[in-house]
Amino acid sequence: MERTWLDGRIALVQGDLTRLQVDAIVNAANASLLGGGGVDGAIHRAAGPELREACRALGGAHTGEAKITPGFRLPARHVIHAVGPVWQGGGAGEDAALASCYRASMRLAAEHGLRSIAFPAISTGAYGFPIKRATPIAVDEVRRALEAGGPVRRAVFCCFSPEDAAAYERVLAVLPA
Ligand code: AR6
Repeated sequence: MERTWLDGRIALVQGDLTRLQVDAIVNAANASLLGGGGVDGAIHRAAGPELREACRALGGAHTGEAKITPGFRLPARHVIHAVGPVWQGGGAGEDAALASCYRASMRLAAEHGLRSIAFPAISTGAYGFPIKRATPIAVDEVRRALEAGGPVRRAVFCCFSPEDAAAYERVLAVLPA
């Protein structure tokens, strides 16, 4: 299933991020950048041990930051590792930190001349950020970056569950097809 908005520049798919053929997939990483569970674990398993070696050289990242590596055995050419905020009730700067993840990822993609990028629902799994609060932040930041111009032509939101995809659809519905 894939639905698109903004002339095909934003797409919504339900499925496994590690299978997508895009210039970069974004990883919902932790500050160590050395792997973990959830989508992070799936990406490291699919990319192979070279990814962990490349990540080790990055020296970690702060919440809201993003760093880039090759994709190794993934169909995606690169992985952008973004560190989302841990949900602490909403009053600890979580919204701004989540927005920063999307903005930093789009900026890195542009700096590397990438044309397509795919995001998971950063922070909404193990880190506990409510999906309904996360989706408008994700969509706003990505739409703003796409509309600012530059090399990135297409952004994909990739959800594991139909419920998460429905949350994105409700937010995306206000955009022109
Ligand atoms: N494709 C697409 N989405 C996925 C996949 C996949 N293969 N696997 C899981 N998701 P999470 P977080 C969804 O927990 O909340 C890790 O241990 C999942 O259903 O992966 O940012 C890291 O190392 C959820 O909607 O990331 C960190 O320690 C979304 O991806 C911590 O978890 C994000 O869930 C980061 O937590």
